[in-house]
Amino acid sequence: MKPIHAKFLIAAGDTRLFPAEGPPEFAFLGRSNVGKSSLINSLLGQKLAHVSSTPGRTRTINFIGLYAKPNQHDPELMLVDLPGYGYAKISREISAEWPKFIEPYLKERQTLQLAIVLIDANVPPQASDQQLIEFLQSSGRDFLVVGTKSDKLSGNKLRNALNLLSREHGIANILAYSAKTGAGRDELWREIRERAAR
Ligand SMILES: Nc1nc2c(ncn2[C@@H]2O[C@H](COP(=O)(O)OP(=O)(O)OP(=O)(O)O)[C@@H](O)[C@H]2O)c(=O)[nH]1
Ligand SMILES: [Mg+2]
Repeated sequence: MKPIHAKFLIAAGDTRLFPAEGPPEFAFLGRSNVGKSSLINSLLGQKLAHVSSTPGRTRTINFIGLYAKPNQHDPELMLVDLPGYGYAKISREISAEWPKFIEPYLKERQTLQLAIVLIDANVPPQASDQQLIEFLQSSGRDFLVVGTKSDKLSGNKLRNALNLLSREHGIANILAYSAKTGAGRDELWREIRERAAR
């Protein structure tokens, strides 16, 4: 699917605002500040998702439609930017919102094809990430783990960090990604396209 035309569809703070289920969806999850919005922008090559140095910037579920042609009515697939979790200052507010629309989205959305779990490659294993992984496993959701901000670590250090994270979280593979350099972009697109075609 190239070239891609991307359009910001809606910032939904309520299940009633979710767009109708249609194309396959790819949701981006992870702790606040891990780089979800930056990764989406880097995938698209344009700034559609809001990036901020203040954790907790994204407070709604944001749907971005992707189109093969500019005037196409229905998107071919959707990228979904979710609020972050796990940051002390805001975690209470976010955990209050979690059952209202984030959990229903992850549990009930039929067209959710893949949950992409972002983990900062520079941060030691976190209990909140483990909780999310267990939640996805128990809901039977297909998920993929991505290690973000890989540009901050070089060679061996990056490998060791990713090995530790995959061991601690009990997952086979973590895809290294940098929104700054574009490392991992082609691999992640391949994973998305492959599942979108299923
Ligand atoms: N060095 C580096 N910095 C990054 C990268 N990706 C994101 N950042 C920085 O990390 C900060 C948070 O990025 P966001 O994309 O807003 O993170 P988020 O996960 O969407 O955050 P919330 O919406 O608050 O949950 C920003 O200051 C980004 O510039 C990366 O690949 N490399
Ligand atoms: Mg964000």
